[in-house]
Formats: sequence, structure tokens, C-alpha cells
Amino acid sequence: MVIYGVPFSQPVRAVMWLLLIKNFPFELRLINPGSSSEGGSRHPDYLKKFPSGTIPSLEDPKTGFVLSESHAIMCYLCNKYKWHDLYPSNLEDRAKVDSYLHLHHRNVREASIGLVAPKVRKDLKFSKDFLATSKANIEKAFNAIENGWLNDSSYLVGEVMTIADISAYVEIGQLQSIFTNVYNFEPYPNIQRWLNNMQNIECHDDIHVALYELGDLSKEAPTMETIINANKKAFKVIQEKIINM
Ligand SMILES: N[C@@H](CCC(=O)N[C@@H](CS)C(=O)NCC(=O)O)C(=O)O
Repeated sequence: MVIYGVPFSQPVRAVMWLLLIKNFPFELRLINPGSSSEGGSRHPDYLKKFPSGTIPSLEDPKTGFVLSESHAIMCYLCNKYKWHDLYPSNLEDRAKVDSYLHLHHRNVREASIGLVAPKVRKDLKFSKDFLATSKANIEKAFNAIENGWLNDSSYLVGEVMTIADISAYVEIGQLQSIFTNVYNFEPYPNIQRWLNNMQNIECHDDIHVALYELGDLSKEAPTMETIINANKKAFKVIQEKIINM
């Protein structure tokens, strides 16, 4: 199985984390998000296979099957390989996982757009209104998670971690003080408890090497060189992990 993307990307990390947890070998092909140059997600060669021009994407070289969208990829892999521990076969539990996966877009996903991207991409201009709307969406989503999804359970859908938690964590987890340190989780004790649980999930550290490398972004933006080196180091760690499977 080939996965296209870079380790710093949140949805790419979600797909790779699932594959590492399942000890499932894959090839990571580096694709630069948003770039229309060769090797970029907006280059005509990439767009021919993956018209939405985003990472992650999956390609099965045996069948020629191609797929974009991290949630579709994770559900497809879980269905194909019957990973029902992470994507329940019970229809009601599965529907709850799906419900979170749909909610994630334009809600929890705003964490990257409204809190991390402005710190990392100094070349992009975000208007005050855009950032304020984004922050309001994040707060609304975090309140729903704090008071609803995690109110009386260890994970988003009950007592067992699912792909919903993987997807949520790559987005919310990146904000913690051990990584970018751009959000205060004090008002959210249930989310803090869940973040601590997720830190103990296997391969957590391997999948977050790029973030450990970038470090605290609350005061200073990383240079492009730091970002490139962080992705390179993370790529190497993931390659080693796959070789040793
Ligand atoms: N909903 C998509 C989001 C993918 C996404 O936004 N990927 C970013 C990188 S983190 C990307 O490819 N951006 C480049 C672009 O849109 O041109 C998913 O879950 O896969």
C-alpha cells in the first residue's frame, strides 16, 4: 500500500498511525502539500490520480485503486482488513464513530487552520475575522467534546479507542504543551484526561516525531529549514519502523 503525504500533516499522521498500530507495512511517498511543482499535491501528475489535490492519498499498486480523504482511507482499511477493534462492527457504535468523523471537518479540524497554520505559515495572510471565526468554531467543538463525547467515557465512543480518537488526537493533540504549546486546556479536564490516555497508545511517539522536532511554537515561528528537517527526521523514523515490522 502506498500512502502519499508528509509526516507533519495531521490527516497523514492519522492514516500512518492506524497502519503502524496494525503493524501493516506501507510505503510513504513524500508529496509537498499545496505545491504545483513536481512532487506537489497540486501538480498535474498528482491531480490526475487525486483530483482534490490533498494529502493523504492511498494507492494500492496491486489493483490500481486510489483514494483520498483521511477518514475514507481509514474506514476503507478497517473494512478491508477487518480491524473492527478500531472501527466497530456493531452498527450503532460504528455510526457514532462515523458521526465524529463527519463532525471533525470544519470543527475540530479548525485547530490546524486557526491555531497552527498561522504560527507555521508566516507566508500566508489570515484576516482577523477569519481567525476569530476559526477560534469560535474550535471552542464550540471542544465544548461538545468536553461535555458530550468525553463526559462519561474514556474515549470518544466508549471505553475503547477507535479511529475517531486517532483523527481527533492528531488535530487536538498537536496543540499540547509537549508539542506546539498553542492552547490552554485548563478549562477542559475531560479532554486533558483523554489526551493523557492517547499519549500512551502504541506508536504515539513515532508518529509525532515531526512535532517533537518543531517544538514550542507559541513564541516563535519555525524556519522553513526547521520544518523540512522535522519532516525528514520523522520520515526516517517511520521508514525504520516499517523495515522492522
Ligand atoms: N479532509 C482532508 C483534509 C486534507 C488536507 O487538508 N490536507 C492538507 C495537508 S494537512 C493539504 O493537502 N493541503 C494542500 C492543499 O489543499 O493544496 C483529509 O482528511 O484528508
